[in-house]
Amino acid sequence: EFNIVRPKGYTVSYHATSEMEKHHFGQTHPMKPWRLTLTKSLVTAYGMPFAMDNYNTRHATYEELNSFHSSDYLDYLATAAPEDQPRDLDNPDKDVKFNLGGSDCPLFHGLYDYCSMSAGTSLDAARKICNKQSDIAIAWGGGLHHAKKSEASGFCYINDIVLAILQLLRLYPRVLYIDIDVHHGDGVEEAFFSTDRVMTVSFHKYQPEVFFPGTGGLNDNGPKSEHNPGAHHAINVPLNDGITDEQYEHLFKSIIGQVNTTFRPSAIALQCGADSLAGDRLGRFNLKVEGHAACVRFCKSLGIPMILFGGGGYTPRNVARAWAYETSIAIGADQNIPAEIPQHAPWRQHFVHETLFPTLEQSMSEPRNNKNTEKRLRDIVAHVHEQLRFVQH
Ligand code: ZL4
Ligand code: CA
Ligand code: ZN
Repeated sequence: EFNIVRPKGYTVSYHATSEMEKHHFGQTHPMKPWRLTLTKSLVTAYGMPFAMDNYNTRHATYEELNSFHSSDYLDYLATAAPEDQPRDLDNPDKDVKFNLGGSDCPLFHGLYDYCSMSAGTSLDAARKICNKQSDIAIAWGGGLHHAKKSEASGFCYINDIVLAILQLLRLYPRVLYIDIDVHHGDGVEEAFFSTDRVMTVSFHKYQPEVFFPGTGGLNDNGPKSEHNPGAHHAINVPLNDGITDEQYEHLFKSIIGQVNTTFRPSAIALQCGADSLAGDRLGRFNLKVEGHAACVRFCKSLGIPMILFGGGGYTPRNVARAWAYETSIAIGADQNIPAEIPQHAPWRQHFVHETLFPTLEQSMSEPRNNKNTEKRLRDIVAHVHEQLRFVQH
């Protein structure tokens, strides 16, 4: 029996709403909000809610969304209907306002509700951290890192992470943003390009022209204009196909360890996009649940208040495994969680191999070739080390 107890000395809060999970981007669209239902059912089957404060989240208000997004964008988002979808099938991404209505960011029924719930989840998480009512706040429904001030991008309409970090900045002098989604966290990076109070670090697959969004090269460290305090406060870790747990963990610990000692963050915002796992429909890496989760464990070990956001993740059973296991790390139950998926878990049939920790071979028919050389990874660590010499706090 997995005996779940409340962690001693600290509090974890879990922020979600089943309302969000009912929305559909369209039949074959990769983003499937029901992966959140699958995650919650696994978390519940393991009994984890007993060890956390559980909050049903509300919708973020227009004013809250407006703290980052422009009014003209929000007004269109609130009124645009699926019928406004461009009908030109030869060129589906033509003529779209604010990048809304194309195939990546379709207009679907209940879109504004979906967006304001995702943002509400992350804002509630941030408030619990600010009130010191939580030490770790979990918002798997957030993490939509591509959304811009006046533009939807890459399945993201409202940048809940930016909104949450703006909340944290009311209380905390410095916030460290870390992004382990397989895509570059461009929207968050851009939003804080000109401040030295937020440092952003994204690990991602980088191959401009071929892989979305095409930004986030090693030398992109924030505009280096003369009086920009934000210069050197964006760190990018561009990676190739097939990176392994061992390489990723080593890279993550050496980079985040260094960033922690130089930047000395007072709060951490960790985007846990699960599309960096092996076997993801859109991803390219060879990470197992263990390797992905090691990043969460390392951040927790720093002992700094933290928000865990969701993000990408397009093979729902893998998303649910990773986020459920990472929830167990947050509450300190990871050492004794059984790998066997509980018999009574709803949706158990989704977890083909019936364990939390599928092997690489179980995750994908043929693991990808690893195109990351040890030399390249050493060069990346050296470059980051150089960047951090400009950072003084
Ligand atoms: C799909 O099957 O690279 C959308 C998107 C819809 C349904 C049927 C329409 C078929 C894959 C992706 C036409 C699809 C054409 N449907 C999509 C340059 C692109 C223009 C759009 O994890 N086409 C754009 C965005 C990325 C592009 C990734 C990751 C988000 C996050 C945080 C966003 N966009 C080329 C693609 C499908 C679709 C199948 C798709 N879109 C895969 N990669 C993209 O970082 C949440
Ligand atoms: Ca990333
Ligand atoms: Zn992604």
